[in-house]
Amino acid sequence: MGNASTETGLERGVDFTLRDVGDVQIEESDSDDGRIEAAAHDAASSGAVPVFLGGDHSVTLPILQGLVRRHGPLNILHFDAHPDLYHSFEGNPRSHASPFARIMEERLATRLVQVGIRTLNRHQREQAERFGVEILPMRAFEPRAVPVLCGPLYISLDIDVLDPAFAPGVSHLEPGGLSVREVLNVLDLQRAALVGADIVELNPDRDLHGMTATVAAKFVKELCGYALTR
Ligand SMILES: [Mn+2]
Repeated sequence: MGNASTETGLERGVDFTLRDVGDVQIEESDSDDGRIEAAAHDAASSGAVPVFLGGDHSVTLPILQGLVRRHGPLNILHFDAHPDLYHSFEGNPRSHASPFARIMEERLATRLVQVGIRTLNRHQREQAERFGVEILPMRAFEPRAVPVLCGPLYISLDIDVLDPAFAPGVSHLEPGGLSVREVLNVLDLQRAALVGADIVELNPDRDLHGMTATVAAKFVKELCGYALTR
C-alpha cells in the first residue's frame, strides 16, 4: 500500500484478525493447479475462512476443488462483468474466461449465482442454460434482486464487476458496472456462513494511484467482517 495508511475498522464495527499465510508458488505451468488446490484444502482443513487473492480468474477452479474436497459442493455468489463460462477461450479450456464451465462440469457448485454480468453472448447464454447458472444481468441489477443463498457459501469477486471509474486496474475494462457500495450492499443482504472467497483480476500494471488495490483491500476487510458476523 506504499505510504498510505491502512484503516483496520470495519463497517460492522467488529474487530478482526487477518493472517497472511503467504503466496502459493506460481510457475505458469501445469503444476500450479495442484499447489493451489492443496493450499485451499489445507486452509479449509485448518478451520480458517480463506480469502484468496488472484491472479486471473483461472485460479478459482483449483481453489474450489480444494475447498469442495473438504466441505462438499458449495453455493457460489460470483461477481463479474463476464460469466466466464466459455467451453474454451482462444483454444484454452483452462483460460481465465472458462473457470465456471469447468466448475459446473465437475459439479463443484450446488448453485451458481452471477451478479453484474454485462457481456453475455450466445455461446455463454447456452452454457448458462446447460448448467443451470442463475444470472442477474447488470441491466436488471438492484441489491434486493440478488438471491439470498444458503450455505456453505463461497464468494468469487472479479474486480471488473465494478465500473472502471471505481477500479481502473483490471485487464478487461467493461464500463457500466457496479459501485463499491453496491457490492457491499449485496454482501450485507446475504446470511449464509462463508467457507471461502477470492478476489481476482486486479492488474497492478493498469492501476491508477493504487485506486483498485485500495478497493481490493477494502473487500478483503469486509469479507472478514462478513465471515465474523454470519
Ligand atoms: Mn471478469
